[in-house]
Amino acid sequence: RAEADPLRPRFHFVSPAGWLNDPNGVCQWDGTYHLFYQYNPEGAFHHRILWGHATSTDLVSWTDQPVALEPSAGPDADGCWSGVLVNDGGTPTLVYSGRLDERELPCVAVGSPDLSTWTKAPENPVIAAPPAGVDITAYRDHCVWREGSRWRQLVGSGIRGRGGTAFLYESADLRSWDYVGPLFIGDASQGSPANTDWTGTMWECVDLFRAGSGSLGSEPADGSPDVLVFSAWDDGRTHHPLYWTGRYSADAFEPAALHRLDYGGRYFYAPQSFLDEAGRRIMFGWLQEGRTDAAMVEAGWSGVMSLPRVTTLADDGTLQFAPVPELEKLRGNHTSLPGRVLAGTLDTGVTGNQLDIELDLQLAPGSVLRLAILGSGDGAEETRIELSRPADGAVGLLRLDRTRSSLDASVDKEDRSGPVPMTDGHVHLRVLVDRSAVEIFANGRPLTARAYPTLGGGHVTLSATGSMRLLSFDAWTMADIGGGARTLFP
Ligand code: DQQ
Repeated sequence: RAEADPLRPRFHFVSPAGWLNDPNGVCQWDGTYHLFYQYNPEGAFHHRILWGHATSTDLVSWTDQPVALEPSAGPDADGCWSGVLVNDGGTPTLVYSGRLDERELPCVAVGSPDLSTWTKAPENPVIAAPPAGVDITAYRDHCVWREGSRWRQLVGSGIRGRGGTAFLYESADLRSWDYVGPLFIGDASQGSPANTDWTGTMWECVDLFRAGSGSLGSEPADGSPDVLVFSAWDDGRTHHPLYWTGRYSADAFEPAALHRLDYGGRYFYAPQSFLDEAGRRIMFGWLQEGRTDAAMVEAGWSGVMSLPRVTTLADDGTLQFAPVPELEKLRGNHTSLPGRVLAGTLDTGVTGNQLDIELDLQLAPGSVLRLAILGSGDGAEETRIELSRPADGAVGLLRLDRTRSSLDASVDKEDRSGPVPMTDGHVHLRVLVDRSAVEIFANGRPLTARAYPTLGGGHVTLSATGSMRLLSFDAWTMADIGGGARTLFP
């Protein structure tokens, strides 16, 4: 049933069936990339979560592996929630949140050399309770790294009446942990749930890393910042990924600036990153659905894994993102348009619902470019990507207008937008369209979302308001990744 759904992506990773959410334990181990994920094979809803597992040699096509972790009698009897993979002196080791009776505690599992079978540690849960005397909102998800001769761990949380936080721990063996203290406490009284950069009452899936050179805890020769990524959460009101740049040292994080990680908000949620063997920081995130719970169950599947993104430091000290170049091997039929002054509307001649579109343009002050994708051709349906340059100032705006993205009245069509720094109006725009998944990168700023066209159209048009120059335009159809034997499909 799920495979018959025309809105199910074909070159993004999706679970064989049922429900997928957060990326977990992302790594490259002995050359092979591993992607674990929050998984419910029983149906397209979040319940009794397992760890699904897939492997890849190129970050493009994925082979399903047997389920890695499953709830069992004990501290994870109700679910194996999010966590990470670390290399414990050659032994692959998972640190994850075991769920029992509506609360989560840190658990450990040790893997076979091929990372396919996992044995839970007899010491589970390895931390018996959250810090005493603190009124917490939640306590789960892990970031674990080696610092000198010790392990350090962050557990995401929040302090009632104050804001989100992450508790820092230390260990010699990943089994016995000493509490150090809160790494940093957010201030939930700043802003409100309506703000796209509100830091929430709980931080899910914290991910702390050094951007640039050096490793956590060392003094960076070149001033490279540390980055604390978290998914700001507040029961039913807030779900979006943010990051602080700053400095982690002496058991604390000194924040410098707060940034939105992806302008799609909950459509790129719970990201997790790792350093691959080539030294690239690669990030995955969960593309949530924008359709109703009932529509997901009906479709038989829910949740898309983002394309892997290379994460680098921009000149202005913020993060910038690009899909891994390996994805270019999926490119098929190519359309290229010569540079020109753009005025009015231009039918690019490109059609398809699996596309990679790349263009460079120079916007004059006060101009707006509209790139319409997934269009029915008659105007009934199209998903609009807008780039505008203000009449003054160097920061433009990227906006996704989904008002006409679907004739289905039940799907989410809310606007998404965010700032895009540009020099002299120059913008490099990359758009990956995969049926219902859309990943946009404008000068390295991502906006990820979902769209649910009903008419099956794939027209791509450009239109200009004000004056602008199209410097290059290339589009390719994108092949299916196949995804290996979907043996777990019911
Ligand atoms: N999803 C997991 C949690 C995490 C949340 C449960 C984020 O561990 O906090 O499936 O989407």
